[in-house]
Amino acid sequence: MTRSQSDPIPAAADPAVDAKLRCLRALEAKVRWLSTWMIHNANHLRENRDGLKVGGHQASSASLVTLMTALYFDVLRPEDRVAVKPHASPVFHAIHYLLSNQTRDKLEDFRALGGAQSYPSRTKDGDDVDFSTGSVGLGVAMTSFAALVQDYLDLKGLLPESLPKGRMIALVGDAELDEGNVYEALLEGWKHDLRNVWWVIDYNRQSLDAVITDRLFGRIDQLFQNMGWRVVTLKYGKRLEAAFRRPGGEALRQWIDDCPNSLYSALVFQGGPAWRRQLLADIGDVPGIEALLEGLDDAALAGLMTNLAGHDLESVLEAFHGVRDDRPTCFLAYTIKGFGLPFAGHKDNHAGLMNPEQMEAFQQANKVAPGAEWEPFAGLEAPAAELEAFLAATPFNAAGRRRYRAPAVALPARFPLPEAPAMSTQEGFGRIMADLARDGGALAERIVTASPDVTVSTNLGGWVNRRGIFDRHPREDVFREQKVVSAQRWGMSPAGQHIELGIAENNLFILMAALGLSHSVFGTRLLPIGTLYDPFIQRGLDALNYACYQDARFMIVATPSGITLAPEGGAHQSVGTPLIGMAQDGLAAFEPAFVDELSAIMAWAFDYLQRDGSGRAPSDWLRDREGGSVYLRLSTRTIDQPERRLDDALREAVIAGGYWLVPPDPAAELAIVYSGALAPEAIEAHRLILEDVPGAGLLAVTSADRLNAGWHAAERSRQGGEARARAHVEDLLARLSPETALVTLVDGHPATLSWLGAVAGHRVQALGVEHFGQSGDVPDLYQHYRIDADAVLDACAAALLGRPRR
Ligand SMILES: Cc1ncc(C[n+]2csc(CCOP(=O)(O)OP(=O)(O)O)c2C)c(N)n1
Ligand SMILES: [Mg+2]
Repeated sequence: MTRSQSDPIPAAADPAVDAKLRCLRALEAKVRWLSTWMIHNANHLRENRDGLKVGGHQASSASLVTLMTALYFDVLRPEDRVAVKPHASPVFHAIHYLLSNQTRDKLEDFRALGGAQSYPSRTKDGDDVDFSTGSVGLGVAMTSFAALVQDYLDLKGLLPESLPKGRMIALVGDAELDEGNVYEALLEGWKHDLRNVWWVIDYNRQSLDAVITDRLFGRIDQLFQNMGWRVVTLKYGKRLEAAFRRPGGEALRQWIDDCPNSLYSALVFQGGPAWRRQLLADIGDVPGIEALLEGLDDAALAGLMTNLAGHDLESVLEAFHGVRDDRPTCFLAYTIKGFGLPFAGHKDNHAGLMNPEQMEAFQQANKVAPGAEWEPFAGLEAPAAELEAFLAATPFNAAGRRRYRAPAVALPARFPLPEAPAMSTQEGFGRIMADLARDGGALAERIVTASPDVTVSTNLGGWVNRRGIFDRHPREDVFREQKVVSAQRWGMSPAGQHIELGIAENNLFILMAALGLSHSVFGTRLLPIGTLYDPFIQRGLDALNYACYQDARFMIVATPSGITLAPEGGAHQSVGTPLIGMAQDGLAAFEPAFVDELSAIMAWAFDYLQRDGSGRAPSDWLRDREGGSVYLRLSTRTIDQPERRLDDALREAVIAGGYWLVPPDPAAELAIVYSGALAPEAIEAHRLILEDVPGAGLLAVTSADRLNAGWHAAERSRQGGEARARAHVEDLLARLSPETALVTLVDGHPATLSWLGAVAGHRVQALGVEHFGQSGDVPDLYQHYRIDADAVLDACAAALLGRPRR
């Protein structure tokens, strides 16, 4: 075991240490019992109404029991934050039950509606989950980015005084290390000189399907060391270490070291007699081995051979307490999947559940009387009063719930509104950000931007020039020092407000998750803005979903988008992202055409990001009271800007998702509906069609997402008996007669707008992009994909032809 710091552990004879170990051992047994029982109860004792397996992971949970017992009941402090391996959720809930932060009914309802969640969830669980987990690998990376956010706040003096810096800890399944995003985070962390991160690897050498490749540990070691991490290996427990000191002990150690993972796992499962057979056959002739084996009965031998450090409380405590500095540390903890349970080590145990007979035996072994299954101290070696006192004094629990609220950041009375006869939304965004940077104020202080190597090409350059790049260490802009002319200033310092990332969209979104939870985790509100090219949202989609799932608050600015980026096209064209914007929970998506719309949306968004359910807006699927995150799909296409001033009503309509750019006559036969960068084509087609179809309307959709969500919400309300419920989109379309045809147009999948026909039963011709991948200029591509003005006219003609006979 490598430990860079030797922290002398008090002699075991110390009565205080003895008492602590006695309590911890008892709690360890109880956590193992409760987590196992919780799953058993859900699967075997609760009514099953649908015949589906409830599931839960008894083996994966057992693997982490010792490590989590040590952490939560002794090592952790309130300021520490943990991402728990998703399928160890029962262990987490059992621990919080013992700490009185979780109720028995939630445990009884594990995996049922309203009960303890399958995987720890910040938003759905009540027991103070620090970081949600579920999609393996993401929680791991989350701890790194949370540490970066902690540094960001600390170096700016923004951490509340009452809050010391904590350790951001991931409890990592060894198979999680197969997820590429873990390495993306590791590399990015190294660049940012990460501090205060612990990754505790539950090295049970099993994944879901199989036993893991031998010698992986060597690679893990090197990998982490290359990234500047300390690696603490917890391999053998105290009893094995003692056996190694006996005659023949070295051979025993060598034998275990050389034992393939699969054989070791199989022997763990088979138990004492199998260990004896194998050891006698392999090293029985080594002096001392026979005597060692003879002195142990089968149970004791199995106990010795499975005494890995990850299940040895003393070893675990020694390792955790041994680290006293802020260097990132990887604990490689050898464990056994299903430790202490009948299927320990079996390669198929991932989804395995103990059957009722096994459970009965386990209950007896735990001395839990029937009916006392949920009793916190039933069957334990230590007296209840002692355990109660121990739990009450647990350092981790000293501060109670650690969900913070941060006051809202005040927004400027006048929000930037760039003006020019023609502009793209991307340019407008850059100018708004540059104006905010220049004007300063509370909002500008709390904005943090980040981009995966597309800062300049998404027009954040103006903001960055004024606000600088964040780095723990001041670094000069060498090009500037050398007087090389450049429009970009890349000075880095702790004061900088832009976090420059390498090209990894996963990292961008996980950073958004960490920054966007700053108010809740660190008590200081930040307003994160992440920029990237729209198509690459899909590269980081699971991480984006993860950020939304935790209710992190951030703004994603995705530009350029669609096929409108034209010559750069091909692989960079985004087609499905508007549908992502509509479908992603927790994310309000907008695709404005004009910069005044963009300005109104951004001004609103900074407020929306900060809402927490306490405001007066109605509570519905638009989350106007609860708030959420925001996605802006922008474009590099320069288009003529309307000469107008948005009044309050128009501004509200832009936020609600749409407005009539040209209102229809009540009897109009046709309306053209458009979103985003195709406004000029829609306007042009509309101008031409007016000759044939007087009174035709032109509807601007700024947010298909919010129009759609409002519609579904209104329908649900009406289904629930609220007859007066009305959605904005229904009001908009109420201006049309039922016979009016709609032609919809978007630089993205046509389904983004085609659903509008279902709102009031209008016929629809939907234009958009379904096949992609060509480069070309805008006229060629719009013609090729049939989203130019001519295509709109053709669609109008078809729509009129298809009108029903009166
Ligand atoms: C992204 C993702 N893919 C697949 C899964 C399904 N899954 C859940 S746990 C698991 C294997 C976990 O193995 P390991 O991390 O070693 O944990 P152990 O159960 O061995 O402790 C898989 C594939 C998931 N949760 N997330
Ligand atoms: Mg594993």
